Amino acid sequence: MTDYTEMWTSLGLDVDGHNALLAGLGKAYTDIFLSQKDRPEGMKYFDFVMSEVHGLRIKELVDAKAEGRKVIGSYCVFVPEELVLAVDGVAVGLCAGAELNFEAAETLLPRNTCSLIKSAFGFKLGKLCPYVESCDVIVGENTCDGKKKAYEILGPLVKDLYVMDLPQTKSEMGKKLLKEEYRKFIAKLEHVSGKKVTPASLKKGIEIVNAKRKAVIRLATIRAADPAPISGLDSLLVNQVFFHDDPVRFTDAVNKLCDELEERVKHHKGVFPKGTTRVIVSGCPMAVPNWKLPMLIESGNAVIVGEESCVGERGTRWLTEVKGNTVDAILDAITDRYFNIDCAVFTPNPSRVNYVKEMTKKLHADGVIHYSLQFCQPYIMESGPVEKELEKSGIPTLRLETDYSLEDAGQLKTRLEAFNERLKRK
Ligand code: BJ8
Repeated sequence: MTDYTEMWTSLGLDVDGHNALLAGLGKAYTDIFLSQKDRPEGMKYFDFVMSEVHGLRIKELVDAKAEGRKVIGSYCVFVPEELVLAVDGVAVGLCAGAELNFEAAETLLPRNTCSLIKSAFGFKLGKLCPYVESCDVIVGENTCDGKKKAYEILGPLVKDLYVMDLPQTKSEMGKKLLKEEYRKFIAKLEHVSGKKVTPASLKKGIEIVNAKRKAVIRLATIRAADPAPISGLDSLLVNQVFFHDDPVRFTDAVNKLCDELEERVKHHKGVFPKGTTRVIVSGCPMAVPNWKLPMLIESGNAVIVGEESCVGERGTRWLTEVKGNTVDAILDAITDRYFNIDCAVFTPNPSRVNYVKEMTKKLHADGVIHYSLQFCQPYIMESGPVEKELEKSGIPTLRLETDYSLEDAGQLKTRLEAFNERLKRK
């Protein structure tokens, strides 16, 4: 194994704390992922990526920076990767999926802040995320109130925090605001990179990101088969790696995995027996290494066949359609694409529940598990009406609220078992 201590030290990480984090992560990964039966061969690539997620991938970022490329980090799928690629930058998702250093985070944030935000602070304050430390710019976004206010506190702690405003309604004014914000973001990217965004560079960025999206959409479609050719845990992992890996290499690996899964489907080969209870998980995003709920669901004789989440279909299901040959026209197409995202920060937000219904049908799911992080107002508030609408349509729904700790694992398990029984009786 390569020793990256020098690189981590030069990035300013707390090397001892970081080693402890990697040891914990390695153990969790072995227990949760490597213990699964009949995993597709193609998952070996993702096992490798995960084993090097703070090693080789960070070295690639450091090398990219040495070549003059800029690393742009973000916490939200509203930050267009196409624009970062158009200035030859590298886009990375930032660590926010582990219960780490929350005591330090709670010295700056109220206790009743969601785990995702606390985690981002825990990583930063503990100097434990090499992605954050590699970033030339971190992009924040005015989505939920928690993030909006947290960025005010994060700003002085990082090198360059750039906050993008976002609309809260799907109106014409909202779309105009989004386009204007993307225009300002282009100016920021041009300023930090010293490179000009052109129609050609934008088209190239769109092509790369669309190919990546098409690959994960292909994966999502294959999961309609019964028996399920891949576990929900492994599919989630692919969607998590989406935010960290080199986009072209990632696309290739997902397509190879899909080739293998299509063969499995042809031969009726699955990771769970045919007829296993099938569920969709809908709600808050699950950032690496937030694997708690999928692990509990799949260890309880149910298989997850889709994620209605920003780390899942909400983040990837729309492509950017290139129309026009000017930066302004292409920016319209990019805005159109991102304006579809039905995050719960929008009011009203009917397309989200409609899509959950559509997913349930096309993936032949028996029920939906609505997942909210504790203290996440947008998703918790939306979960009631979503449950009501789904149940009205004959889709059994279980609403769960949890955090990153394992303290409630027993309680969750009991509720999942009861839900599974209900689905079996359906
Ligand atoms: S587009 S879902 S990635 S904002 S869990 S921090 S909402 S209190 S993550 Fe999100 Fe963009 Fe929306 Fe998607 Fe706030 Fe809730 Fe915490 Fe959340």
